[in-house]
Amino acid sequence: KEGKSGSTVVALKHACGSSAEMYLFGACVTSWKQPSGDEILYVRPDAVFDKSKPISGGVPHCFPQFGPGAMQQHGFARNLDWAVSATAADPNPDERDPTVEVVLTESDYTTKMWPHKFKAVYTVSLHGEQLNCQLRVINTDDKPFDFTAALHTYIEVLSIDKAKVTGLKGLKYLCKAKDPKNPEDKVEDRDAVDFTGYTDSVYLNSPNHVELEVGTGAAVALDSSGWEDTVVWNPWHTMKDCYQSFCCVENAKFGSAAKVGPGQSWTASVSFSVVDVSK
Ligand code: TA6
Repeated sequence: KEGKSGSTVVALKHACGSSAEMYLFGACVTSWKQPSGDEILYVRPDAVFDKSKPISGGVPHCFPQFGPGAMQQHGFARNLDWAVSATAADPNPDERDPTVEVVLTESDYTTKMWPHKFKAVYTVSLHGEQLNCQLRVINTDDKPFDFTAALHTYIEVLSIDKAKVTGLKGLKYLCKAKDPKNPEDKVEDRDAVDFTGYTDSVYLNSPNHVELEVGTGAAVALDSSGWEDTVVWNPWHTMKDCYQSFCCVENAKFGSAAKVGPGQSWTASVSFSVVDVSK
C-alpha cells in the first residue's frame, strides 16, 4: 500500500493482533505493534520517506558496510528500493505467519561502490507477537567477497535514563564514543549497561540472547543467530529532540567480516519479542 511520501509499504497483520510495516525503500521495518496496539520500534522525528536519504528509524539495514569506510556510511542497502519476491497469503485465514520476502541485487549504483554480484534476500514475518527478520546474502559472482552488516534497530524506551541492556557482561567491546575512528578496547563489567552520555559500543561475539529493558517493566529480547556482534548506540545530546526516547540495539557482523565464496551464502536472523521483567 502507499505509505508516507508516496513510498510503498508492506503491511503484515497476524491473527493474534500483532502487526508490522516495512518500506520497500531500504527494506526498512518501521513499525511493529503488539496486539495491544503498543508500538515497539522508534522512528526519529527527522525521518523522511521520500527516498532522499535513508529512513532514520525502525530497522534500517547496514550492508555491505557497517559504519564509515570505503563507501558511504552504512553501505547502500538502506538507500535502495528492494523488490518483493514472495508473500504469504494475505489475509491470513489459516493463521500462518504473515511473511514478506524482498530482494536486492547489484546495479550500476552498487557496483561502483562494491564491485560484486550478489543477491540479498530479506524475510520478515510475524510469529504470533514476535517479529522475525532473516537476511541471506548470496554470492552470485565468480569471485569471493566480504562485507560487514547490521540491522540498526531503533527501539522506543520510556526514557533513556531508565533503559538498560542486559546480556553483555564480560564481553570485549569497541568503545567508539570518544573517537569513532580510533575505538578504545574495553571489557564490559556491568550486569546491565545503562546510559549516562553518548554511547556507541560494538560488543564482540555477543550471546544469542540480549535484552533491552525499556523502563516500563517490559524488555525487548533479541534472539539472534549468525550475527555474532551487538552494537549499542544512543546519540545523547547530539540529537537533543529525541535521544531520550530510543535506544539502538543492533545485531551486527563487524568484528570479523563475512566472507562468502562464489555460489555460497551467509545467513543471519533475529527474533524480537517483548518480555515482562517487572518481577
Ligand atoms: O550504529 C551506530 C552508528 O554506526 C554510530 O556510529 C552512528 O553514526 C550511528 O550509527 C548513526 O548512523 P546514521 O548514519 O544512521 O546517522
